[in-house]
Amino acid sequence: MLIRVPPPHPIRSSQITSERVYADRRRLVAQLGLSAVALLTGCGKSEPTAAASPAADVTKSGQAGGGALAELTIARRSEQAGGEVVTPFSDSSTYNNYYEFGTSKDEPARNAGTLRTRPWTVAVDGECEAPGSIGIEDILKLSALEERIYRFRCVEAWSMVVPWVGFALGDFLARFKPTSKARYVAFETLHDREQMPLARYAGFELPYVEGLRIDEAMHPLTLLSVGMYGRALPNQNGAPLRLIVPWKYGYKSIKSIMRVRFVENEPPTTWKKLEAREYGFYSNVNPDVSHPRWSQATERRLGELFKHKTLLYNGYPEVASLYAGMDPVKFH
Ligand SMILES: Nc1nc2c(c(=O)[nH]1)N[C@H]1C(S)=C(S)[C@@H](COP(=O)(O)O)O[C@H]1N2
Ligand SMILES: [Mo]
Repeated sequence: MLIRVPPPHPIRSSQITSERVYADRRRLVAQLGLSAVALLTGCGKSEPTAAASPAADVTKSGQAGGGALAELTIARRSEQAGGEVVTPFSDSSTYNNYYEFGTSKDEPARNAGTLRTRPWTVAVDGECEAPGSIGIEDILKLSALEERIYRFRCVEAWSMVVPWVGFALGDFLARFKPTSKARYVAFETLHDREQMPLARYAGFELPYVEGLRIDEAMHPLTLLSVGMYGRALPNQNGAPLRLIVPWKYGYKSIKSIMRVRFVENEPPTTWKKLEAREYGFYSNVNPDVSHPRWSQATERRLGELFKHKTLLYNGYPEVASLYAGMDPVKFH
């Protein structure tokens, strides 16, 4: 017999689903509004330029709160999305999941202006020989910045193609000299009630926590991202630094990281704690392993009308060897 223990948080997953349906409807309305503007101006192109406009106009400044986004110096560029069309910045910066700033898709872009990204320090500890803290300005100097165009796929079956800016997470982690006991890495998002007044409605325990097996963390595709579209990350996309793990569903790509820990055992992670059956630790994109409530076979690309077929490992088959011999259903 299966005994179901109610989750410790007040929001049931059924309510989260309806929240999402509601958010999608709002998204549709927003899309209709946006395309009307695009028709009037005859220009569908949008760039994350730092407009001098004092208004908190996200689509003009690219930033929640209307601030300017610093331009980044990029040493190398690589196209790793099979030549697929890059999603307009106006979509990827206004349709977000960042529950600390609201649970519907349009809220983070409106609310994340209260996040203070400077000064910003990341604490690194646990199973490593050289634990310590490092400021964001020093992180930006650790390694030459690369632009990598990746597919990004959310478990809710929407996706995008984004030119992220950053460097291999492994280059960051190696500095702290993980020991042989470091089998996993755990990450934590800032949790500050004052900067995140809506966080108590997130529906899960905070801070947001995520984790990777050490070999996943050291894989060259795993990116520590500080920017997108050539500029610093907008707050709503996880400023000042976040993970991008392109072969996994989006919830693994934790935002606004301020703590990293090397650990021996699989760390508890936010969505798995909420509903382990639905959101596994591995979370590898797989069109043949359905989520209990919806198929993962196809995806809707932000800004496009037609669906795309979802690809195994989101189109990054080079990671397959990490999971040799592991049942993708059991280790979902
Ligand atoms: N701290 C934090 N990180 C987070 C989330 C969140 O709610 N809080 N949402 C995750 C989910 S479900 C997705 S799909 C991606 C969305 O990233 P984007 O808004 O840049 O598209 O961020 C992930 N990282
Ligand atoms: Mo997601």
